[in-house]
Amino acid sequence: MDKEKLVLQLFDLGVLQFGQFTLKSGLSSPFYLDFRRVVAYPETLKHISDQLWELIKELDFDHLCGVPYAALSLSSAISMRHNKPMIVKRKEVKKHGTKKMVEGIYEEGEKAVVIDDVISSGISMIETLEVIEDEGLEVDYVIAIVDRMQGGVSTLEKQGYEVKSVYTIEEILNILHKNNKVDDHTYKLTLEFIHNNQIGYDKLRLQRNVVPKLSYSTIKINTANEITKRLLTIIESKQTNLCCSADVNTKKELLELAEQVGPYICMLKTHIDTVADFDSELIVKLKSLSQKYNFLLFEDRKFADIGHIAKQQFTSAPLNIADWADIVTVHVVAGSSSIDALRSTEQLDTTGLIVVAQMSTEDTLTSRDYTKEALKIAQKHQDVVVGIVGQNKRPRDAGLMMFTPGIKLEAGGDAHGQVYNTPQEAFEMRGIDVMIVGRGIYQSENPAKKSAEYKQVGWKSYLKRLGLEE
Ligand code: S5P
Repeated sequence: MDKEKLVLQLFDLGVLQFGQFTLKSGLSSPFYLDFRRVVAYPETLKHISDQLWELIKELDFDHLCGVPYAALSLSSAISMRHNKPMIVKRKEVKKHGTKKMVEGIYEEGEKAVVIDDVISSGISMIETLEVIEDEGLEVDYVIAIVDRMQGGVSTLEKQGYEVKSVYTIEEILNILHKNNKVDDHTYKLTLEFIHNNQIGYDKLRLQRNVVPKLSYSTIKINTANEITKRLLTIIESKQTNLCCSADVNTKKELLELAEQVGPYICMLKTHIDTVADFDSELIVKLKSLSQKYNFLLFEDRKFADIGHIAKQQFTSAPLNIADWADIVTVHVVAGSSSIDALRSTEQLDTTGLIVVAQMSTEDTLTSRDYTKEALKIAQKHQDVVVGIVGQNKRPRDAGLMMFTPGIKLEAGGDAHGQVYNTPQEAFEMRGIDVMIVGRGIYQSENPAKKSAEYKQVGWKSYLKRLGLEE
């Protein structure tokens, strides 16, 4: 059956309804899609599952998973017709037996395609994705019969999933309008409703509380890395999760800034190759300030070359990074061999690594897969890796810390693609451990005062995430 005929059939069966309906969110909607009715019409179920199969038949996956309840019949139908194993995500936790949240037979690392009937805000889909990814399954594709065009698809895409739907609501409306099933008024009203009721990513995140509530002391217990422990001790004793990114270009400016922000930070981050008059005296002075104010020196060198070169960049004069940096960043675009190479310098007992897993720019190439692989590398090398630089929700791994740049008291961006989020959003919604702030501090009139302000906001947001402060 073709897509147009199927829409007309769904309309006749009362699956697509127009009128006035109150949605789960409390919103009053001029249309309602009730795919649960389809279980009463096996032939229609078959036609829908054929359309869904067209979307996924070429994809690489091991399991089908329907979001309960409406999509369970759909995933069952596809599973039987195309001999694809199915898994089922429970809606409620079992009181007895295994307490498993996902039923079926699967191995960690296998791929699942998740199917829902309708995507509106994306929230029920995300809830399902979180549960099945926690089981170690990987999800790249998300499938639906209808995209209600209210923001859910872009929310899911922002999280790195590829979303495919048989219809958008607009396509359905066009078919029904063309076939005189809905009048001009309903047609316009429905389009207007969609347009005016967008449920954005940020609004959605604010409604959810899925961030791992990891405290600094929990991370300290879970890490075997001595540099991570040192950093956590500083964070806890100074009550600051602020890293100042000191991106200034002369020795004088850098030392002045370090002196001003020193009392309020846990780390001072440098791009030492951008300091025009760099010399070894600068390092002596920075070291002394780091002792005076108790912060770590973090050289954001982002090694990215083949191991043989990264090793030289780490140890060679004139910068001699390995001799003074407590922490350095490394890209793993060249693979985990970059870490092996840095390890072979035998300098990593005094310099910890932070893996850049994801970047903050709007056009970053660090895809979801890249970030996942980078995290795996960081996990594998936890003895020398302190954590990751990332933007998304904090990984649940308590042995690694998450460092997040692109933070300002006011969200926004710069002229070169940098994207800023607020400390509150980063700590409370994404569960990050340390915020990295550059221009928000050193371009302000009074960097000392500003860093004190960031320190206070950051600490408060951290406590709020733990439920220790309103
Ligand atoms: O994805 C990233 C990773 C890093 S480490 N995006 C970033 O902006 N950074 C660094 O954080 C960047 O090199 C700069 O030093 C700092 C952000 O500075 P700001 O002035 O935009 O706060």
